[in-house]
Amino acid sequence: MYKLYYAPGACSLAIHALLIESGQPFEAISKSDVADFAALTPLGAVPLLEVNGEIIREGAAQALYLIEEHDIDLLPKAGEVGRAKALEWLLFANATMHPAYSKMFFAMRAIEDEAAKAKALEAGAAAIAKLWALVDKQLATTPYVTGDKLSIADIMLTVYANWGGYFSVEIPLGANVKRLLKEVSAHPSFARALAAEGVDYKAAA
Ligand SMILES: N[C@@H](CCC(=O)N[C@@H](CS)C(=O)NCC(=O)O)C(=O)O
Repeated sequence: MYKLYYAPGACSLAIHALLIESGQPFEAISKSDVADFAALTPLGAVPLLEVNGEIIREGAAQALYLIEEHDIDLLPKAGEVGRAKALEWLLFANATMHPAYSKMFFAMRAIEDEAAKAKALEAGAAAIAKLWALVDKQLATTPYVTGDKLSIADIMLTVYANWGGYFSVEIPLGANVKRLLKEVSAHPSFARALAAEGVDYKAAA
């Protein structure tokens, strides 16, 4: 049985939804319920996926593993048209959009001077807004970022969009992005993962 270590509403939510999609038995364990989480990972970060007793870090690796292992229809297969584009969007989400938000969380925690913090958050929000504008442009031409089908990239982006609520500055989201967030946050596996983690989804409003 898989074990997923998560924090409510964190990037681990995408893996939680994927595990539900897989139909496989799994245990979801909140990081806050683990006495010595650092013993599991020196980085202290979620998601952690335990596979046959082995800990796998990095959400993108976990997502690719689960999709391939359980033939989950959330990414074109190797050799299929659109695979490279879908991987591009998966990595855009995980390695570009997520770190942009991580910088905001870092600024919020690490900068004590209020004026300097506000400046850093505004710069961070402007950088993230540019990324969402790119997503919005894509979604003006296709229902999902990778084309006609829902993919793991849409799910990851939907998770990150909800983090905007943590900040005092607004991160504007376009109408096409809002449409996607509304649909994906109501998708059965995503909605079940949200409920299991006790998270309210507010970004689609
Ligand atoms: N590259 C990692 C990033 C993991 C990450 O930043 N996780 C955040 C939650 S979204 C976390 O646990 N942060 C708490 C910390 O780093 O202490 C991944 O995609 O798995």
